[in-house]
Amino acid sequence: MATNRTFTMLKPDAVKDGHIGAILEQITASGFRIVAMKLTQLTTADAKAFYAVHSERPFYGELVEYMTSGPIVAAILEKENAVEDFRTLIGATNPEEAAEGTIRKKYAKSIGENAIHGSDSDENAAIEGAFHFAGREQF
Ligand code: IDP
Ligand code: MG
Repeated sequence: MATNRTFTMLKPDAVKDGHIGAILEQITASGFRIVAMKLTQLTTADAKAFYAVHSERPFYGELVEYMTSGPIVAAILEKENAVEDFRTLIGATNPEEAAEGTIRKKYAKSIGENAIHGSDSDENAAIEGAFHFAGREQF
């Protein structure tokens, strides 16, 4: 099922460094509408569940620790071709490989502390959005 929504998190490093406003400005200026949004903090159980697909990877423990280290901004975004266009906007996982002008190129510190999450498929966008937001919190 193709949808026009994606899910994002501004990760703990981006929030701690004061980049919420600048990143949200770039997202909305790129044509995404905010459907749902909140400042929240993941518990260890939340982060483990959210990133369960990576549980066998060597960086899983580090990822869970990092993602629970401080508040994040979680949001659902809407735009035509949302998932693919948002992945283009945020850039490659490793900021050293991210294109000029992308959010990760501008704000990520490393492949681990990389400022922002973007869903990788319509299916995961729906799962991840529902993980954070009830239907009545989506506009
Ligand atoms: P993505 O966020 O670009 O989709 P994934 O491969 O799904 O990248 O990895 C999820 C998250 O795990 C990354 O955004 C990053 O925070 C972290 N991560 C990925 N690869 C590494 C690594 O090699 N070392 C440390 N952390 C990593
Ligand atoms: Mg991913």
